Amino acid sequence: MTAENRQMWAELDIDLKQHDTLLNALGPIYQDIYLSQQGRPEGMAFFDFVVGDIHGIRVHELRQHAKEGGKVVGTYCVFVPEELCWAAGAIPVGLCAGTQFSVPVAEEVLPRNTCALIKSSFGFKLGRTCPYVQTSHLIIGETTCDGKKKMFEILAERHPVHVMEVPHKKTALSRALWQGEVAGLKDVIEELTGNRITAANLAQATKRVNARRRALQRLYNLRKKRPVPISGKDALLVSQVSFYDDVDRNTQQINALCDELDKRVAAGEGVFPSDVPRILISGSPMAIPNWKLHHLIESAGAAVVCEESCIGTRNFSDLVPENGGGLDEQLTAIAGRYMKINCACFTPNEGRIEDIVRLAREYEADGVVHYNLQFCHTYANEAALVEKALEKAGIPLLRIETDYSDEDAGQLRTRIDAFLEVIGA
Ligand code: BJ8
Repeated sequence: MTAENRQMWAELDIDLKQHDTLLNALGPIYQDIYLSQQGRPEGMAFFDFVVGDIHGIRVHELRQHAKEGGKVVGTYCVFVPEELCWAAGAIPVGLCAGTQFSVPVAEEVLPRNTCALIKSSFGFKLGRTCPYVQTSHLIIGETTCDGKKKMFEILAERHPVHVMEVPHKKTALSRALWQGEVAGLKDVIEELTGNRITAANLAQATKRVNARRRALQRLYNLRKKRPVPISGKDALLVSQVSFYDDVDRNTQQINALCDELDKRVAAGEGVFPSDVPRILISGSPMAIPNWKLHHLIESAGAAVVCEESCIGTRNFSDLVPENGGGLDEQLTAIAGRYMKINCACFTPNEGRIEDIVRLAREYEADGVVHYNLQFCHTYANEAALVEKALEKAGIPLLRIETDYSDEDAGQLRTRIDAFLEVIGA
């Protein structure tokens, strides 16, 4: 921790004592979960560096941007159309929401039986331990689930918040509502930044964000190979970092990593033997530094080859059409692209069920682990439909409901071991 960083955190009104505890805990965890892996691609060095200085260099960049008059916009969901931020010269950042560390402080205000993602995100603001929240000028929330939307009301007492209404059906009426929400966000961002969003800067922003999506698609396509050239944990980290790194630098780093993985594939090299069980994880998102399930599965001798999740395929599978056109046309294209996301907040949500079966086949998964954050009722209930579809498709499923604590690690390990035995690997 450099003196310069400490000075910056103090200026951001960070609770330095608590923050030290957080960062001091993260180093050994990262060593244990990440740096101890064998045969990692050299291209992961950049991502190790980013995590090694997780609250340093990127926060400095954002602050610099703010000092020059730019704005920083915090988000918690892949429904927020980041193109609008980049187009207006603002920087969108996915905010920290993935650790038990910030949960107890949140429970002083929110009910304990609330999903860990909601508590963790709220706890970071309440406890003043996340410099990204402190740096952001505005947080864009959404109404994807009841817990989140109520949390945003309480968060709004402490931080500027704008909430987008995400409809829960994909009817023509719902699409019209969403289109209005996207147009409304354009106005909000313009007002925040003092910059106009034009057809030209929006087209440019769309290209930049699509380029990162293509890079992530490339990375995931490489995970279809056997042997798999990168661990699930490393691929997860790349996805997590993509939520707060600069979009162009991130695209370039992911592509550089993929160049290396291409060579591995050509040489038939992998991080695990060809015959290890291949697992698709589906369900709730995993915000940084939530590495719990991947670590348990890969420590048990399997490879996580794909995430049907907002930290995985839901974040990059669909591109915004780059047909140009006028501003209205582009806003319609953006609204349409985001409405394709198959979040469990939608009813019905057959698209997600179809995605899981299709992805399990494409990635040659031997089994699916359905990951459900405790108290997330949409995913928990939808799991029954996932189970039925996978049974029909003959794909084994393990349903896991957990939170961010390590209390159930032993029990989960036993269940994962038993599942791997059943799928015959
Ligand atoms: S588009 S999955 S990122 S809402 S917070 S719904 S886990 S109870 S995160 Fe999500 Fe957007 Fe959907 Fe994706 Fe459940 Fe928790 Fe709610 Fe959650």
